Amino acid sequence: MLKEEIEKIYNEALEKINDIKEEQALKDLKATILGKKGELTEILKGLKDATPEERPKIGALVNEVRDSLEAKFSEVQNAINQKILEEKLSKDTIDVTLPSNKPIRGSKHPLNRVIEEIEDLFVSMGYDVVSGPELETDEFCFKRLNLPEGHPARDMQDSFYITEENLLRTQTSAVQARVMMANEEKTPIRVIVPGKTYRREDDATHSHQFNQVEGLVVDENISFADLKGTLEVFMKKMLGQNTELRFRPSYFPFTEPSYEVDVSCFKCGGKGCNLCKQTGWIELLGSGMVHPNVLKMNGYDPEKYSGFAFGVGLDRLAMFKYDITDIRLLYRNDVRFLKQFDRKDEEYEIKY
Ligand code: 2U9
Repeated sequence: MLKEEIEKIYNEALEKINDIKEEQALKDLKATILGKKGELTEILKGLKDATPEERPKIGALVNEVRDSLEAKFSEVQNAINQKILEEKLSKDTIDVTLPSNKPIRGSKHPLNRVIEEIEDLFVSMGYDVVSGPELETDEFCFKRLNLPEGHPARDMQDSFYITEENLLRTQTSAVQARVMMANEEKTPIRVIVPGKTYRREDDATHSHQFNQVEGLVVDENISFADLKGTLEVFMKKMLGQNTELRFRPSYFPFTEPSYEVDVSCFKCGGKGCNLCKQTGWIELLGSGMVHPNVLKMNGYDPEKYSGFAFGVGLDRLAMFKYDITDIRLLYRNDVRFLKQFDRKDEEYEIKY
């Protein structure tokens, strides 16, 4: 009896399913048969009246029918979905000639422009660009650069110490010391190291964090002429081909002899103006021949090798190059300021 009823439900359902074209009708049909109060569910409720022998057979038949119907329902559902998609695709068209939303373009920060220009120049001359940790050890930041404990020059740079042994680097020189130490074969070194440095300073023209680039060349027969020629190429590229250099004797613990390097004023061409304070010169770099102690401490025999090194503050260089009068503008990230640099680099080339 029940068996026939189940078969009837099944056959009728199959007949109806095949005529269905709409999603809602399919759902309704599914509910009338397989839903909580559906025909097949009702049969299961009537199972208690069946004989114990009949019960498992009927149960199995109901499950079989349910599985088969469910498969059929999803088959029809898939066919309906496919039809909906096809209709949508045939109706929707895209006008590829419509203008797109223009993304807002960022502009390169003047400091990054300067760094990239320097990197390109030195890479073209065979240098490697190297970086290292901003948190340094006393050993690499000072000791290996000829600044032993108690050296008076350590006071020249008030540092941010984190622990007794660790500090935020006051210059990138520690990286060059690491390069020298790591070079076990003592092959020639030609590196520039751009990076952030930190000092305990906070007046209007100094920031506690600033950017610099240092260079180091170590090989046999490196002379002052190499240093002079390199810095001339460097400054002429950055500030214009007419730039002249002036080397003034100075003191750094890691170089001997040491020089501060002035460039001819690119605003007045050396005649004297407010930028160069009527002197015609602007102090821009520090440099010198690598101190024999530094060569020795970092594994190079000073009898065989010599080298030169230099350092330049990038903030100052960027300010001169792009005529920026307030250092704080470099660190505010005001888009109105940054937008002004959204031009081709050639437009900044200084000519006089
Ligand atoms: C090693 C050997 C020598 C790096 C040098 C300077 C001169 C220098 C300053 C310029 C402006 C830093 O940003 S600034 O304040 N730098 O004057 N730096 S020579 O000499 C080295 C470094 C590493 C192993």
